[in-house]
Amino acid sequence: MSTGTNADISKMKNEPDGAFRRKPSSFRSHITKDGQYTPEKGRYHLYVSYACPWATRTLIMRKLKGLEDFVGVTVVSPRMGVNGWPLGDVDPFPAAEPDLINGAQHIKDLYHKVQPDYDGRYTVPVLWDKKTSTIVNNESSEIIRMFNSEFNDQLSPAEAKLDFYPEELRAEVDSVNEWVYDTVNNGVYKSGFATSQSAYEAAVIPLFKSLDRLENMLEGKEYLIGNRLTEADVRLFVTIVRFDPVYVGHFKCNIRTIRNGYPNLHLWMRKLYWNIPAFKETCNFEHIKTHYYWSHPMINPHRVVPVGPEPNILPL
Ligand SMILES: N[C@@H](CCC(=O)N[C@@H](CS)C(=O)NCC(=O)O)C(=O)O
Repeated sequence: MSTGTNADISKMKNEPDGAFRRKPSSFRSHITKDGQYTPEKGRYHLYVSYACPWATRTLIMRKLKGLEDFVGVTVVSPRMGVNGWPLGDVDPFPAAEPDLINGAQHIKDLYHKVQPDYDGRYTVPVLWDKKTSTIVNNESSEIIRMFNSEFNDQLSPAEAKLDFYPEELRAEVDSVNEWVYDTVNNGVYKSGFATSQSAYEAAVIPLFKSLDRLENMLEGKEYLIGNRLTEADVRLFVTIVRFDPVYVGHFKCNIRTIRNGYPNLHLWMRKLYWNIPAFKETCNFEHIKTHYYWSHPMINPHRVVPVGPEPNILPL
C-alpha cells in the first residue's frame, strides 16, 4: 500500500550512512513488432519534465529520430511539491501543459490509475500506451533504445538509417554508459542528496574523477565514441548542460565548473547544443533552474532560485 508520502521528495529516506540510493524503475515493458506493444503511429505518449535529465534524454532521441508525429508529449510544471509533479492546469507555469489524455492532475495519478497499490516513486519520463491505457515503461535508458530502433519500418529511409546504438560500438557504449551513469548522471544526485559529509565526498570526488576522464576522452574529438553521435553523448549531455546552472550550486558539485575547468567537455556540450536542434529545442533553463531550487526544500528551504550563471550556456 502507498505510504502516502512517496510523492513528497523532501520526505525521501536515505540509507543509514546518509547516502542516496536510486530505486530501480518499475515499468519495464517494451515496444516491439512481435510483442504486446507494437510500434504504431500515435499510439504512445510521453509525460516529461523539461527539468529532468532522464526525461530529456527521451525528448532528444524522439527529435533525433523524427518521431514527433509518432509519439506525443505532455510537459509537466517544474515545481514538484508534496504531490510530486503537477500538470500545467494545476500549476500554470510557462510551457507546462494539462493532461489531455488522462486528465491527471499530478503524475502520481497515472501510476495509481495503472496500479492502485503502486508504492514506488512517481517519476518522469512515463511512456504511456493510449490503446491499453497503461504505462509501458518509465526507464529512460530503455525508452531511448526503443525510439532508436522500433519505429524504423515506418520512418523515412534517412531517419530509419540513423542509429545511435550501432552494433559495432555497443560494447563501448555500454561500458561508458555504466560508469558515466554511476558517477556522473547519478553522481550529481548522490552528491546533492547526501545527508552526511562522508556520503557527499564519496560521490563528489568520483564525479570529478569521471569528468577528468571524459575531458581526456574528448581531446580533439567531436563525440565520445567512434567519431559519431551515439546515445552515450545524449546520456552525458543532459547532465553536463545542467552542471553550471544547477549542480555546481544546488548539489555542491563545485570542485570545478564546466565552463572554467573542462575546455573539451565545454566545447563538446556547446557544439551539441548550438548545432543540433534536438538538443537546444529540448533544453528549457527556466524549468531546469526552477525545478531543482524550488523542489528540494530539504536542500534549499527558502526556494530562492539564483540569478546566475549568466548566460546559462555560453555561445560557441
Ligand atoms: N530511472 C529513471 C529515473 C527518473 C527520475 O528519477 N526522474 C526524477 C526527475 S529528474 C523524478 O521524476 N523524481 C520524482 C521523485 O522521485 O519523486 C529514468 O532514468 O527514467
